[in-house]
Amino acid sequence: MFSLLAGLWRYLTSKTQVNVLILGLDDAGKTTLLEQMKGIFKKVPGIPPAKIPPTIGLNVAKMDIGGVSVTFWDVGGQVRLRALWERYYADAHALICVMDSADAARFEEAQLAFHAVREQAELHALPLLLLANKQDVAGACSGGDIAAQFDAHKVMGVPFRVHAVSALSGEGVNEGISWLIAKAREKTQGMT
Ligand SMILES: Nc1nc2c(ncn2[C@@H]2O[C@H](COP(=O)(O)OP(=O)(O)O)[C@@H](O)[C@H]2O)c(=O)[nH]1
Ligand SMILES: [Mg+2]
Repeated sequence: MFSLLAGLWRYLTSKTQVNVLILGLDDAGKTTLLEQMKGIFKKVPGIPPAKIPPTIGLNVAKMDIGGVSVTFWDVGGQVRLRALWERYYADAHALICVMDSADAARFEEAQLAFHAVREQAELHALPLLLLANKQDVAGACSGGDIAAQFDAHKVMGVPFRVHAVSALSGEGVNEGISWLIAKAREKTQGMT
């Protein structure tokens, strides 16, 4: 009887666990986003932006968002590290693609990487958030323009949103991430 009740208690109090993979080219702002999220959702200051080194390998951060226990994986973006991304595909429940909206010279490269990720079989069904980052930079491309450039209308069959943010100032981050986690939660609970 006790073990039954203990099991029920564990079931009722256990949190949904969600793994979120953060992808994007090097310099897009992935690690800055991760550190910003620590400040927003954990209420602990992340590493100051000026002190964030280029990511070699992987940064992991765990935090509670809207009652969901979320683990973020920020995988290094350099070309030679992109092979590592695949190792995390199988365990991911949601995806964030970060892109630099102010670096028009790399839009094409960013777009190719985005669609390459979309074509991975393991990732096909995952809720997806494309973050048009660096909106604080003068001349940055708007979220709407990024969506058009990235042929966002071709992303079908999964919850998908393009969200304009500044990882540096935190503008838009809470809204975008909260939307993604809600979608990932529905998915892991079989509600979609
Ligand atoms: N102005 C501005 N700079 C940003 C923003 N996000 C990241 N950066 C800068 O872009 C550079 C690369 O950021 P980082 O987070 O290391 O990119 P990562 O390689 O994708 O992890 C750093 O100099 C950051 O300070 C942003 O929203 N606005
Ligand atoms: Mg990084």
